[in-house]
Amino acid sequence: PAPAAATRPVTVLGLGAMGRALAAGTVAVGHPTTVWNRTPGRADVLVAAGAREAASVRDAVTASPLVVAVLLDHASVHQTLDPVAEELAGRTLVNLVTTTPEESRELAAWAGSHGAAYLDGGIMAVPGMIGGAGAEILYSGSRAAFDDSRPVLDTWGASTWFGEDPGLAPLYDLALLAGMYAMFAGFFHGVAMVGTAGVSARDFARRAAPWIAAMTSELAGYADVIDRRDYAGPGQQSLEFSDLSDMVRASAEAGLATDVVAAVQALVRRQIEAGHGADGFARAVESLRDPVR
Ligand code: FVH
Repeated sequence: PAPAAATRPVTVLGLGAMGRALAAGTVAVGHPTTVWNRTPGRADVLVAAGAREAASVRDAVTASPLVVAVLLDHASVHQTLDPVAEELAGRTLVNLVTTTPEESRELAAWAGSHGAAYLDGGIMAVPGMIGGAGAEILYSGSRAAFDDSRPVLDTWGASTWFGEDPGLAPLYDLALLAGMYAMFAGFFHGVAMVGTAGVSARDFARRAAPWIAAMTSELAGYADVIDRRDYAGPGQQSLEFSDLSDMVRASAEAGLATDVVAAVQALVRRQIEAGHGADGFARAVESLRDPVR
């Protein structure tokens, strides 16, 4: 008989910061957890908590019907699993390694060619969030594998499935991270600007956090305009108005690097030069869709 929902054997390959957090999560709720790491000595705390450390990758893979890869990158997944690929037959491989959509599709095809079901996951959390209310993991790939694996997947956070295309989860993951990194880079630029007046980053953060949070309310409006490609509609702040030249000039005058703000300005200016200066700021997305090659 199939194990009860609360006790699903799972193998975690890779005990870096994230792998350890995920394995600790499954151990904590009672899933029989087998762990493996390339470099020995990283499993001691997990073993003390109830995990079993596999002696080899083959031992780890054959220990559970559900095998979760939490390695460094796409190459390390192949380096780890290629030598034991035949052992994947009949199992589910969940790849939580950050990969590009194309890399995920390649891994899915490779796993399928060895008889394994494949799920790709994008972890929207840092290790300390795993198992907590704010953690979410985005999945795509086999719906059947997703449904069957939920008792384990749900111990780590909210689990959302995006579709059968294994590239969808990494696409969303990297798109969300793009927004995050660009936001942080903008904050860093602001820190550098006010720093020229002796303002600490801490003081600036207190002001920037509510401002950035308030501005997120604009996203839905921009999205509506972009989806309709209605950049000339009423109530939009024009590209000419949003040319960022004051910001770039002020930064240069203060002796700062202008990389961050000049990059945004370049998107805006390409649209102005193409004759769309009176259109709304959201039209800058078209500069991204049609890059200069
Ligand atoms: N940590 C985070 O906040 C982020 C959250 C979002 C998702 N990422 C991705 O998760 C993958 C693992 O991240 P990590 O934080 O656990 O990474 P590390 O602590 O650096 O551990 C890396 C593990 O990978 C093993 N490893 C590296 N190369 C190989 C290889 N060629 N063959 C086998 N294993 C390999 C490494 O083993 P070792 O160095 O101890 O022997 C670690 O176990 C990652 O894709 C993030 O982008 C985390």
